[in-house]
Amino acid sequence: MTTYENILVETQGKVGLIRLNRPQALNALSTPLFEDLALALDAFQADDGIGCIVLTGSPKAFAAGADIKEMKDLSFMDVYFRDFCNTGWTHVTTIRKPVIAAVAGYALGGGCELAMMCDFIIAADNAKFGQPEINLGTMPGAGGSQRLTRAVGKAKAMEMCLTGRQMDAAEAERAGLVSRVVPLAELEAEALKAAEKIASMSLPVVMMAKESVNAAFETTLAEGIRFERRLFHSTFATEDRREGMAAFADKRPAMFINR
Ligand code: CO8
Repeated sequence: MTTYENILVETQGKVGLIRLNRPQALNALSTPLFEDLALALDAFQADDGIGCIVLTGSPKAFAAGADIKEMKDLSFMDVYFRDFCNTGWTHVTTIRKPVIAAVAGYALGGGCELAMMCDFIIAADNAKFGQPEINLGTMPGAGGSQRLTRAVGKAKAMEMCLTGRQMDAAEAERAGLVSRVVPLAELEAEALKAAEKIASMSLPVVMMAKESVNAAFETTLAEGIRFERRLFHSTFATEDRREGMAAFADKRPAMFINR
């Protein structure tokens, strides 16, 4: 398996695990880190043996934001011409297999944005989410003002973006930002368990379900429901849908073959 400078990568059965690994900077998100992350995500996307991906950090930090030291001397023209935060940084949103963010410690600024780019977030009880860019004289640049608002509503998103207030794990769960909170010591095991469960399903159908949920953020209700119904119809073209229903009727576990 390829080794990277800023991330650690391993597979556990049908799950690809990516660990952000810049401990000296609380996993601050640098351009080289995003380059590593994109390569690792693409490798798992291309690997037929992988059905789900888990993205995690360290117990102290998922990621404490974009790398401020990398950004501090950039000019408007530097960021504008390079379209900083667009090319490369949002690559995870193009991955068609599910990606679970397992978040412990700080998920701030770009770290919170990266977690929200994943399909869902499982949080450790020490997780802290925030968009503190306002303290630096800037603002969210990789979807924070948009995805956070959709996830937790205007009141909390506005307060967090304008004051930099952080949300703890319990509040994040109440507000709908994370799917659930688990004790820190169990975070990785719980995220892997969820990922293994997903990876045991029919991958094409999992990909359709992911695409359908994501459509809810881009379309009207009527269009979204029409899109969902067409994908639902499509599952009837798969051998896995036939197997899933036959296995239920036969009272045996389904054996999906990703066809
Ligand atoms: N960038 C660079 N280095 C960082 C960052 C960061 N975001 N966060 C922490 N570090 C470094 C510190 O400089 C320190 O390094 P050194 O030991 O060399 O001084 C090391 O990590 C440890 O950090 P602290 O000593 O500060 O640790 P504490 O436990 O005292 O504090 C905090 C932890 C509260 C998380 C604190 O480090 C902090 O406030 N960090 C900055 C948080 C922040 O402002 N994040 C937003 C950054 S801007 C941003 O994300 C814009 C997003 C744009 C799009 C991104 C696309 C994905």
